Amino acid sequence: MRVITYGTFDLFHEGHVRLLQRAKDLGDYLIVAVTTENFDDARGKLNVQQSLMDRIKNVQDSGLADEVIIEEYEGQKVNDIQKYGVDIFAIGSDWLGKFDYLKDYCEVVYLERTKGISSTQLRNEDAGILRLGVAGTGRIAHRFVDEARFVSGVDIEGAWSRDAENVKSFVDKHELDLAAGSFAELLDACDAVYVATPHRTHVDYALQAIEAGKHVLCEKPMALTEADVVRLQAAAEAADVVLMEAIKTAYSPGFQRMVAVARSGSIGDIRSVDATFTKLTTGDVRELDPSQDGGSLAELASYPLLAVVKLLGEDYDEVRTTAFQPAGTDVDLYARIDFRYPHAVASARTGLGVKAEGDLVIGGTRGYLYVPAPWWKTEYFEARFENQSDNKKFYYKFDGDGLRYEIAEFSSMIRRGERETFRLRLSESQWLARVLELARTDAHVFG
Ligand code: C2G
Repeated sequence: MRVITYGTFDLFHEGHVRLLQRAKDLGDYLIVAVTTENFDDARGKLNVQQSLMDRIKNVQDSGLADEVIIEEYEGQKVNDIQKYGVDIFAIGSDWLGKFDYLKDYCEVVYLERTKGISSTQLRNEDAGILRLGVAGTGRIAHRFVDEARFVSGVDIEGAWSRDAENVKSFVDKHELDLAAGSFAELLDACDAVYVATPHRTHVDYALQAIEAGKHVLCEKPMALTEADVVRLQAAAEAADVVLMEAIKTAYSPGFQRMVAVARSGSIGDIRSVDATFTKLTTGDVRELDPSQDGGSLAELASYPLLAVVKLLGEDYDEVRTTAFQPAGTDVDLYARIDFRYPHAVASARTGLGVKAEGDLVIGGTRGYLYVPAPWWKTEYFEARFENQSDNKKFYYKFDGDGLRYEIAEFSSMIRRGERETFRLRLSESQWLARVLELARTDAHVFG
């Protein structure tokens, strides 16, 4: 029986060894295909640390592979299985169901992935793997774990939330090692933590983690007041850990390039920025619950404000917020934050109860950039001019739902010993909190 398996095999670890052993045990000849840099890039795998040569050597040195080949293009598995006369395709259970299409060609076996690969013991041999804990088990936390699988060198150790049942089902679903009984227990098992709890609890958990010497990736808005952001940043500096705000757009390649194109004079001087993000939301949900800091501003303003600060900077002269808040409620369903800068104007709009076109338009003295919805997952934009033949289209890759970019940046910062990234500066996080706080407390309300 001939068995084949595929992988990146970066920072070769116990999970890889166990996978190869069990794959080999399924037959008597094991072929291992190692992905090329290009293929990993194409399939959206980030932060692969070792070269293809080193990764092939990892596999060869394990002594488990009878033959090593490379995987370099989409669709290759179908060809390989036929070309090498393969009987069994084996892969870890994090891919459960994803390779069922190969059942037309051979048997497909999903082997249980190894939990908690970066145990203390392993870390001594290989300090390359970042042990990450997840606090909060809501929708975003689920997406986070799925996306983290595409970031090499990161292992999600476990999860915690106030509801033990939720923790258990979360941990089971994602095959994690630890269903923590307390936040402190989660911290103990990790090098870093992702805080995805309700908005107003971010500060306490982030602070607790920082004080325990853990790096923190905190969901947006990191805090609802500027003072809290300043406090968290000071604590992170004192503890010498990374504190990063999880606004996925800031770290995505397309958005960064768009900002760079806008700021490099291609459309002349920027005179206006209009950014909108609406998400129609109904029902008895946190987003609409004033006691949980619901409302379109707290929920969504981080994105359009990010565009404003990245394109026009922090030094506005005036800001004024107008919000639609139905009489008798305490929740803004639509809001616009209008800025006057010395040489430009901007408007950041958010809606949970009002729908509008979610685009981003940057007006310049020579032309404008048009970034269609969903601009916050920047994949494509156009530079448009009076003379249409000068128009230019820009395309970028945006893999998955983009959380992998913030995870990759967070992990790289920790590895490189950096405490700030130009993609979202500490002062910009403060600015975001300052404007959000002002907008929420000082809006002109209509209902
Ligand atoms: N694996 C595991 N336990 C872990 C980590 C990884 O069993 N804790 C398994 C994976 O499920 C996979 C193999 O080890 O079967 C290689 O993992 P990676 O190097 O992360 O490669 P991957 O991204 O899973 O590539 O075409 C490539 C394949 O789709 C899989």
